[in-house]
Amino acid sequence: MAEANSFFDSQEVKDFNKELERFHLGPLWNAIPQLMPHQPKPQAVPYLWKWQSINAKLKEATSIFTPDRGGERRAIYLQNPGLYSRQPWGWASTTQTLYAAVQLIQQGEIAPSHRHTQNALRFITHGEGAYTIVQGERIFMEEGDYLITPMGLWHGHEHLGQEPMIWMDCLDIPFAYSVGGTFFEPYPDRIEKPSIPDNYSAQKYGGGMVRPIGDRVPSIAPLGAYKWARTQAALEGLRRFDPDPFDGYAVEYINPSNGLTANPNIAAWMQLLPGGFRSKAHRHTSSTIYHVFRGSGYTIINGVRFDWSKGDYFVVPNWAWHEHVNTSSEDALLFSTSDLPIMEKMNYQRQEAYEPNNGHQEVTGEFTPVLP
Ligand code: 1HN
Repeated sequence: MAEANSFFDSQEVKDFNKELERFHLGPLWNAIPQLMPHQPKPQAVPYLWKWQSINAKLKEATSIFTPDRGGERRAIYLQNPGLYSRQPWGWASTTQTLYAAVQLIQQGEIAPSHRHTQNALRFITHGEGAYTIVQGERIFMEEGDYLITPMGLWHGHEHLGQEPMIWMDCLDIPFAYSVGGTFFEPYPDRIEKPSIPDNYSAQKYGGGMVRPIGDRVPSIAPLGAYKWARTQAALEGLRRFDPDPFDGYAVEYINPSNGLTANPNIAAWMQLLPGGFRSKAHRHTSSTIYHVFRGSGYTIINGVRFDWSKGDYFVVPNWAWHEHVNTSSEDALLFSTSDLPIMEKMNYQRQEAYEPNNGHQEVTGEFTPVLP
């Protein structure tokens, strides 16, 4: 390699590379190691946001932002410290493909209807009494519910209850942005008016794994809300059997008219780790954003221990080794979103089990979260 180095270091080559720049041309011989590393080199880093911090800032935001002042949604997004340099205006997304935020809506507030090409989803973490209106259907939201608004569907929210409601939003904003597919359109009136009965789709699919015969022809969002009671029942059924060695007992939200992931580009899972459960480590090219719905424990990501408890959010970037541990005797429940459908469609999905030490990483450090 000495020869190769002297090639790169030679004045002749350096001068030539510099000269190319003037013409907006680039020398491949310089770029190939960065362009094509032997395996993925994620720019996103493993990170964790404590609920205590997010909640404190959301509460402060209630006086800073109101819908009449800001017009839009009171959402605070999770910025991955590794990704600031990717966006020209200094914004960082949560992973290279996904954006996640935590949104708070107060009594009487309206988040105006709009539609966009980005696929969106919500996971309800606190409160009740708000509805989201998707394509004329008012869907009332409760803790543990999972809701989807795939690309192109009108959606807005209004809070008719008393206590603030809080949920997680996740959209494929960075992915849409990077491929040049971003379109956004505000609704002509402030919020769409109902045109079909409230909670229509959840009633239509009240039977679970049977579908109305009219839905044999797949549609993009036949079911708008996945109620918590159903997800919980599915996990209770699964837990009588052996857990997945990497993910415990996990279910994926699917589109009941075609069996595919509920949202076209974003997979969402709910996973149950029983008390004391310890998974084995693996890594994959899809990246994941976790929300700790219940319980406490830690996840080791690339050798660093990330302690989590109820309400926290954390990121496992692509190709990072990770394993989960439930340190308590109670169940832990992790809701997660990932770009698995994108990676699968593009044929980039790879996964690898961690072989050394019976599948467990050595802990080389501990993450220190930022607290208020
Ligand atoms: C959006 O439509 C919502 O509907 C939340 O609540 C966050 C972030 C960027 C663009 C659209 C929502 C969003 C968003």
